[in-house]
Amino acid sequence: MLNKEIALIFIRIADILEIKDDNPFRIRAYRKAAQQIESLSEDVSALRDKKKLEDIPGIGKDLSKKIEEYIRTRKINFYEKLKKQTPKGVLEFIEIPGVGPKTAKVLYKDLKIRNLEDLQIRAKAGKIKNIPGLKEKTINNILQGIDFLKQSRGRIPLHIAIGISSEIISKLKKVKNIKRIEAAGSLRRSRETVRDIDIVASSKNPKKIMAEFVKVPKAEDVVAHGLTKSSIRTHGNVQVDLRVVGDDSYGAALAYLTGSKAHNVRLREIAVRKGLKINEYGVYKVKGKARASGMRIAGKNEKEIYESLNLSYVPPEMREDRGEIEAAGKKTLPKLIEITDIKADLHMHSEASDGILSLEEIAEISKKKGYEYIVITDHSKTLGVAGGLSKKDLFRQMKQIDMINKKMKGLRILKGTEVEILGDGRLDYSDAVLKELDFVIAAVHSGFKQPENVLTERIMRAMENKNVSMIAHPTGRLMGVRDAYEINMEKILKCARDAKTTLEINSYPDRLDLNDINTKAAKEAGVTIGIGTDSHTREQFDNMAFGISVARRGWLEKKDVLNTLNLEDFLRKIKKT
Ligand code: DGT
Ligand code: CA
Repeated sequence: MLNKEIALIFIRIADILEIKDDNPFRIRAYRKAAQQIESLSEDVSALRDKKKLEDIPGIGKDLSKKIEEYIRTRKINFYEKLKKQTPKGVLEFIEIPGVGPKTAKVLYKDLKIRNLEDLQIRAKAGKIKNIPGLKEKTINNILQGIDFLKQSRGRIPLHIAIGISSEIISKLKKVKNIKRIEAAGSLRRSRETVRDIDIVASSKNPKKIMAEFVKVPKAEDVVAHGLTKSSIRTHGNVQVDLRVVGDDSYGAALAYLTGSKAHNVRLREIAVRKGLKINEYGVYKVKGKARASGMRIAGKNEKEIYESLNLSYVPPEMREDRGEIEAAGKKTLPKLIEITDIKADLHMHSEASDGILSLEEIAEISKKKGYEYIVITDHSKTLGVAGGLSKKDLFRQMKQIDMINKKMKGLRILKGTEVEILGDGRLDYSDAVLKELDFVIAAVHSGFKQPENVLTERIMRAMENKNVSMIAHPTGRLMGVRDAYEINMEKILKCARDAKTTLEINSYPDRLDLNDINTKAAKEAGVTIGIGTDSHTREQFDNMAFGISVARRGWLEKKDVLNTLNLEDFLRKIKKT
């Protein structure tokens, strides 16, 4: 979907216009349009095809033309011109999360800071203190924001990379003589972000495959065109590498290019100890001429590579040298959870708060997904911006759910809420209200900047509430927007275990929270994990796959995950007595 890209450009246009003191109405129009486009459930390209762009509230002739221009050319000329007229430093500053156009202007015009490096050095040295219009807190945010930008620069979110690679792979699958093809690298390991996309294929005719690869519609630029290795750049500057090998080496090439590098290094050490050599063509006995075909003992598929080293097959998501090599040697690898183990979605919003689907629609889609039960978890009253439900609305929804359940077969809707954890750890509904619900999710959506001990205590207090079943997105990070807030994860995990409160893996692609590392730590601490999609639209139900990827990277098995239980066991397990 191009929606996000276009929304971001509109926000940037508004920022630049604001810096230029342009007409406030015009600025507001761009911001509003960005909001509208971001919350659309349908792809803008689909709306364009149906000639319905102007039906989007806030999108008139001018903006709809700009959207069309972007769909056609992946550029908006007006924006390109604006960027050219704006100093580079200013453009960098507005990219920093938490830095608005006003601050960017102060930094550039009043303080004459010209780029990010400069800004970082001067902020760290305490040289931008006591400046009118710049609060102490803003300076801290700037420094954190720069760190965040530097870390994430050049990496793209997994779901976007999957979209690009699937399109290219499905094109190449149709080429004659292609035998096997799949994505490798960090994408196959399901890392939450990837730097570039690595694809591996096998064929008798690599030349033909390469010729087709550099011609795929996604290729905006050909970086290298070789006989067995080529690279292209797609829109958004994403590099895609393709490696083609003979089919007998496919497993070896796939394993090598899947990595991680740290995992590969460990495999090589084991090979050396056994008098073997491992590379992207196979595993060989070292004595005699290495790589002579007679000496090869494995290479066609990954399983035989691991077996030749006396290891169990390691699923790609675990290949990070986080203990999997030892476990594979002892044959004690966990049997990782699969998406088919999931019996319910624990986190979903209806039109009653900020979702767009009715309860009936949600139930219908969930049935198609094969779920046995689901929990409706609309926002609570304080979260006005997201249409939080008053107590009265919540009780009305409970009645509605009873009525639907009475008529419906094959799926049970459970009553829930995503209740706000208020600034001091109290909850947004009273215990008497929460008691009436089947499954209560509690979440922080405000006060992210509280000190670590305050935030930790605040969440612990919520976890200890007898009515709270699960904490949603426990660290609050939003990729590309803000980092996790400061909490003491060790304390949170211990408290979650003792209070029998589940922690969520939120499957929303920008959240993936808990992340892989925290998930593994949670499992080791004896904490139960629940996986929710936080769906607001029909398409978002599919995000469950991303939550499963995180779970697998965190070594979770079916038994570690709450919503693999059938309804009866689930209801028994969430009782906190
Ligand atoms: P990325 O692209 O930064 O998200 O992460 P990867 O893991 O996809 O890394 P990439 O694209 O640089 O390389 C793909 C795989 O190739 C990597 O996972 C392991 C393998 N590889 C790359 N460089 C080396 C190396 O120096 N030694 C070994 N043993 N393997 C390497
Ligand atoms: Ca890569």
